[in-house]
Order: sequence, then structure tokens, then C-alpha cells
Amino acid sequence: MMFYIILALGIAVFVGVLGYIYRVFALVNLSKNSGSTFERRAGKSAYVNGLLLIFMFVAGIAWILWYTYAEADRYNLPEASSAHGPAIDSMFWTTTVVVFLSFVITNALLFFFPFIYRFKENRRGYFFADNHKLELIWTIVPAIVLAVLVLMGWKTWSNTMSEAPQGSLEIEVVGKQFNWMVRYAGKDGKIGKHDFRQIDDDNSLGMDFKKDFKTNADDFTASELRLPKGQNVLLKIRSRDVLHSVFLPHFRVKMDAVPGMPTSFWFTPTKTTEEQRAELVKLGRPGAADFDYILTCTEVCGNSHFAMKMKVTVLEKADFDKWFNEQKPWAVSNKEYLQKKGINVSGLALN
Ligand SMILES: [Cu+2]
Repeated sequence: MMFYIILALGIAVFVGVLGYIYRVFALVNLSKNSGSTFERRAGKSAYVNGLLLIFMFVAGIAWILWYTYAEADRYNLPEASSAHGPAIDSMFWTTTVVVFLSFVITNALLFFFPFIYRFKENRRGYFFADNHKLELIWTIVPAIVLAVLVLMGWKTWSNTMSEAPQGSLEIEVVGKQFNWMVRYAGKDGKIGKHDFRQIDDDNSLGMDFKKDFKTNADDFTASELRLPKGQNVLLKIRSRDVLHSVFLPHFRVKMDAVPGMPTSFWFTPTKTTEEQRAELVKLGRPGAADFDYILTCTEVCGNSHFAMKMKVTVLEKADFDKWFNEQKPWAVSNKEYLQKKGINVSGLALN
């Protein structure tokens, strides 16, 4: 590997030196000739360079458009699997199109002007110290465009970030180096209180049974995130150590997990895993038959950040309820641990 890097560097330096020598000779030649020849040759060179710049611009834009189109199926996310997802997507594409158009317009000026205003023997440059009209245009037009984008984004943001509706399914998502932990509220619909001082090898979430036995008693943990289709889900997010970020790309959900500062995100899944899988198979996407939704960390949090993932499964409501009712509360599975900690477990439903 190192050898090839050095070889590539060597070739680059060699080509650079050759080019430089050529330029020196060309300049020496130019200065030998009389004034009019010099100007003719300079004019020709400006013409060729101008054309090359235009070619580079057109070829570059064509390449971007072609690549975006040809690879769309491989890299673009499928249609959103959540109720608020389409609004986020529409905002994303509107912003992308506006930004790309401004890029094309401003860069077209940049790359066409060297050709249009290239050196000509009898043409003199036009100089001006300032131009209020031009400055007004290039200040006001971007200001209006950006204001519209910001207002649209603000509207989408406030709709997405509104208070979770009553009766949402509460799930706690906790990040730690380097995995996610999830806890369901159990039958009472409430997630029990936690205290970082209660965290140990067994009680990795720090569930506080001393202060809050009742709501903690029926909570259960799971090794994957299961969600019911069509029901509002409220993720209560926290971190046990450093910054992490909850990312459910297919649901257009993203929220930081901040130590010491609880965050949340509510949304409504609209497609089961099986429905999404079938859709991808129909689109012919690679690996579609084994598709699974994913919860992944999108904040660089340490050396195993890349592996901080959890499988997500969306089930039909009936299947979800069945699974939900079969789960054993954490406290029941860890009765001996709680007793050792001096907690009275006689109140536990031992089903
Ligand atoms: Cu991470």
C-alpha cells in the first residue's frame, strides 16, 4: 500500500516538473517574439482555456446528474415508513433542488465568463468600484429563498416535534458504549424512574426500585426494538456515558442521546417489516429478501461506534400485542438480585 502511495506521489511530482519545464520554455519563446505575435498567441491560449473550462463544467454537471440517477436505487432510502416521513422527504428534496440549481447557475457564470470575457487584442477591461443594483440583487434574492426554506423547515420541524399524543406507546432507548438498550413501559404504560447510582452489571439501566417500585415492576427489556404498525410510539431517549444519537433512517427519525439530558421523539410506523421487505424485493434492491429495519448510532461515540446497532421489527398491531403480553417483567427475572439489594419483592406479579 505504502509503496503505491509513494509511487503515485513520485509520478505526480515528475509530471508536475515536466509541465513546469514546458511552461518555462513556452514563456521564453513568447518573450522572443514581437508584440503582435505575443498577443495573437495569448488570445489563442485564452480561447482554448476558456473552451476547456466550459467543457469541464458541462461534463461535471452531466456526470453528477447521471451518477445521481444511475445509483439512486442503491443509495437512496426507500419511501418513508412513518407518518411524518413524507414531510421530511419533501423538505429534503426541495432544499436539494434549490441548492443544486443555485450551484449550477453561479458556477455556470464562473466557468463561462473566462470564455466570454477572454483576452482580445482591442478589448479593454471595464472597472467599477461598486454597483448597488448588483449588490441588492445578490443580497435580496438569496435572502428571500433562504427565508422561504427556513420557514418551510420550521413548519415541518414543529409538526414533527409536537407533543406526543395521549396513549402513545412509551419505549425507553438508552445508549451506552457500544450498544443500545430498550425498555418497554409494561402494562401500566409508564416507564419507571431511574437513578444512575443504581447502575451495576445486572441493572444496566439503573432502574430505581427503591424510590419507584410500582412503575418499574412491570417494565421489561428487549434485545431488539419491536414496534406496532399504525400506533403512536414515543421514544424516551437517554445516554449512560457519552453523546450518542438515535437514528432510524427508514422512519426519518433522528435524535441525540445526551448524558444527563433526556430527549424524546414520537412517530407512527406505517409499514411492517414484511411489507417493507416485499416493496424492496419488488424494486429489485440488492439484499432485499433479508431486509430489516435498523436503529443505529449516528454520533461518533468511540472506537466501536460503527457496530452500535439494533434490529428493529415492525409488526401488525395484533402480533405486537401478542408479543407484548408474553414478555416477562425485568423485576420478575431478577427477583434474587432485587432481594439481595434489600427490596421487598412480595408485590411482584409472578406470572
Ligand atoms: Cu456512536
